[in-house]
Amino acid sequence: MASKSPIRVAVTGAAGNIGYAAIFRLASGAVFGPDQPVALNLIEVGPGLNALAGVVMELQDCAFPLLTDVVATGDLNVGFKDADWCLLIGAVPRKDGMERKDLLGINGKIFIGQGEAIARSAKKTVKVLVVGNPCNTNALIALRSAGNLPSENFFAMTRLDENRAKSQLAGKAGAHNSVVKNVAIWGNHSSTQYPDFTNATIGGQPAMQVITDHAWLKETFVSDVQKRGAAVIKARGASSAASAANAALDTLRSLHFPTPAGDWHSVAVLSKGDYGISPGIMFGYPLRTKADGSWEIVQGLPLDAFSREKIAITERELLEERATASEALGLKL
Ligand code: NAX
Repeated sequence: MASKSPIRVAVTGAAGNIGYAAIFRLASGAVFGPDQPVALNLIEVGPGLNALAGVVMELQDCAFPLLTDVVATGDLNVGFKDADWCLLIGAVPRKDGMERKDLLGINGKIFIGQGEAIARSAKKTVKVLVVGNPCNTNALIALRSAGNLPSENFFAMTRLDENRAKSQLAGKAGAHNSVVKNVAIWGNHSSTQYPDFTNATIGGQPAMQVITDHAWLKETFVSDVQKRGAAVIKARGASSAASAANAALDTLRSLHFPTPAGDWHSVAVLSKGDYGISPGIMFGYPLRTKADGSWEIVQGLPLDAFSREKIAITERELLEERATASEALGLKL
């Protein structure tokens, strides 16, 4: 057993599709490294609790050398106790006939309770990544419910969109996705997100020089990335799970370790007005993680008229979501 003290990760929706695809990799050391012990607090509700008992048995059956402790619970105070990281995956999916406002109201209540419980039970330095949709606004609700916990420790996931965008650019350029860098996802994790090809690079060259079909970039690429989740559902009959889990783990890793020189990673954080975005919404930005574990938004990226127009659309949607959630919950978010 390694000598470092364990990183305790609380995961909601742990027996769901994304949770199941995430926790074994967390326990294996794939996120925090081969010398970093991990403890897992697995949180479920209702029938998910029965399934969770089986998931715990499977974790035992892996005999992971780095896994020091597993807590399985339906009690948020127990589940978030002493957490260093909270991965909030569990949420109620939108069903047929459900209005967006209903969904924001139902999930909003969940994220109020979770934000409050995190403030009560987790470490004061806890970091929170929201995956459950609508993840940007759910993260805002959790943050607003979490008392004095620092707002810079709350995040919503846009990394799946970044990974999808990289893969699409690589495919078009005939390059490997490992050489596609500097892909920013601006705004909401929704079909209004803006996957920014104008600042992206492929093999160190501007993507717009490598891919000369600019009509493809502006129309097909942007739209395909925005609608990729729906395309996966259509093909698989279920929403993205393994790729979503992978992106959640990529996000944790990118926020834990310093970002390599010259690159960045995409995640939504509380806007304080950078790039002229309205303050007080969880907005997807390109970030760099510093050596001390803090982060900064990458500054000074040029945004042309096309990019600004797209960013304004996704900003507008997030402002509307915030207003709708505030109304549904009777809160001023
Ligand atoms: P599943 O329905 O497979 O699993 C969700 C699990 O959460 C269930 O086991 C359920 O019992 C549990 N749960 C529900 N409410 C809970 C609560 N209050 N506390 C603890 N557990 C709770 O869904 P899955 O495919 O895992 O997706 C989970 C969420 O991720 C959904 O909201 C989905 O929309 C969202 N996604 C977000 C993505 C992103 O990029 N941000 C991409 C993938 C995914 O669509």
